[in-house]
Amino acid sequence: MERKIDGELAVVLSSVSIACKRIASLVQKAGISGMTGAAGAVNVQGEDQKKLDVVSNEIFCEVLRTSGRTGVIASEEEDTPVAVEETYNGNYVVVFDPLDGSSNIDAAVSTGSIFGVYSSDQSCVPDWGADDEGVVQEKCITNVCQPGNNLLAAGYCMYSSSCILMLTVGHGVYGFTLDPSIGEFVLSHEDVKIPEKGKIYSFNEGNYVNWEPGLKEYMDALKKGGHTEDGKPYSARYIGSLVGDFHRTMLYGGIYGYPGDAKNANGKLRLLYECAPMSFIAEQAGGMGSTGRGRVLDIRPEEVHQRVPFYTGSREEVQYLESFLQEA
Ligand code: P6P
Repeated sequence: MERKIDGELAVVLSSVSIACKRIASLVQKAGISGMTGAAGAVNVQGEDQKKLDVVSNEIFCEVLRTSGRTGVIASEEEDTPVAVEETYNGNYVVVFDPLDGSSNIDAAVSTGSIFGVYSSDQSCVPDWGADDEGVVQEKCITNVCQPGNNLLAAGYCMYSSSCILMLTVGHGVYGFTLDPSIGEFVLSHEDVKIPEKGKIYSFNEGNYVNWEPGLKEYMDALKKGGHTEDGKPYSARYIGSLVGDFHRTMLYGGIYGYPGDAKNANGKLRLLYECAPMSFIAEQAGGMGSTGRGRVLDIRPEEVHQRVPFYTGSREEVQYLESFLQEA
């Protein structure tokens, strides 16, 4: 199998790894460097920004800008996509959530960065000198809002008991663990495959009352042991940090879900820079990324911060869940 990647893409990925190292260092010492707590601002999602949300976003933007290969960036922490100034403008669109799960920072619970890389439609170079220089013109939004099927690369970096960068460029999923003694990511997970089945489910059951009937039936079936040969119920594991819950699912199998519900029909997670990159990774590891009624990677975002219901993990587990929703 061809295992080469474009040198230019490698520069972007190297820049992302530098951002992850810098964020890992800040997260590790957040409690003693005054970097816990709120930043005093609210992001476009209406969420209180943590100090590390803001700093992590600045780090990603800086390394991507100075990589000289990035044309446009879209971040959970930016209201609109931002065009890298002409001097440094490059060929890639990079989407990211710089610090997912940051509400866990003050409790030193796992957090992570999530990213995806698309090629750029060169016909869509931002109009320089426009009123808001660097803000991607409306006509360029389509350059950012691409379906996950177009992803060239995707990955996440988990900041936990280990700092692990997981990456796919379309030829399987490889994991690299940060060795603090040398400050380098070292190959630690080769060609990761999600177990076909698993006995762990990862949902915020506090939202159960607002779930659609089919989803309630699904959850009740898991709890009654309705989906195991030995009739034993599944185990529940929920960190409240997508990267932590997803990484455990990648290695142990099972299913993670953030459903839509009566309060939020499309759930909470964002398609462009959370669900699509994670779905690309899951599929490259033999698993699935689903909205419960369709494949995440097939969806073209209509706007940058669009949300979708999200289920991912072991192929057999996601298909079992879909069978309860597609009947509905
Ligand atoms: P809830 C963190 O805010 C996040 O975006 C994901 O990392 C996580 O899986 C989810 O939200 C947790 O949301 O509503 O269960 O607290």
